[in-house]
Amino acid sequence: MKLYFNPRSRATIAKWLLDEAGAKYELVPIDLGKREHKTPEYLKINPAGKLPALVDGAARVFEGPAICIYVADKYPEANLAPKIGAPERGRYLSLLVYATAQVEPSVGDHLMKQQTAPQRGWTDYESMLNAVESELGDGPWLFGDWFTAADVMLGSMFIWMRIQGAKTGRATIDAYVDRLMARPKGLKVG
Ligand SMILES: N[C@@H](CCC(=O)N[C@@H](CS)C(=O)NCC(=O)O)C(=O)O
Repeated sequence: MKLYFNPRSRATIAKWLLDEAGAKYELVPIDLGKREHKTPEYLKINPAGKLPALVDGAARVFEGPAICIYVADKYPEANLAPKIGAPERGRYLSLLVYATAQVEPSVGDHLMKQQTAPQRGWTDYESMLNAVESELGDGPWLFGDWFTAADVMLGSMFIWMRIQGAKTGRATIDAYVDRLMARPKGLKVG
């Protein structure tokens, strides 16, 4: 497997999951300054011209949540995903997609001090925090004692916020982020 990678990009999230899964993979460095992510070759892998992208034999996968789902399913022994048909599977997929569909843009609105227009498809920042708090419950992870790829994807949204110097001010979420950042294989930004 090849992960198209830059240490200062969202590809660090995919790398974290590959490491948690114990996967064997190769990093293909992409220089964003040289616009290597906009070359015709790279656009054949990810037509959006963005990182991350993963190539596994004939399979190509792009968008962070899709990569997380793909990798967690490929390494069942790492126990990072509920199996197809398991009752937890629906909530697991929902939380993974929710991370970039709603958490990420509402954090963006918050950090850029923009009002959230509901027509855009995501909720305002405080409503998003309420939802995450409710899903996290007593933790320590989104599925209680079971750490899954959903923690990697959704937690990364808050780790990015933390890296930019911002805490949520919600004790349960901030403690969750502390736990995620303390994981030995956790997200490392270059
Ligand atoms: N929704 C995408 C976002 C990907 C994304 O925006 N990647 C950034 C790096 S963090 C990128 O490639 N930016 C370069 C560009 O858009 O030119 C995902 O989750 O994979």
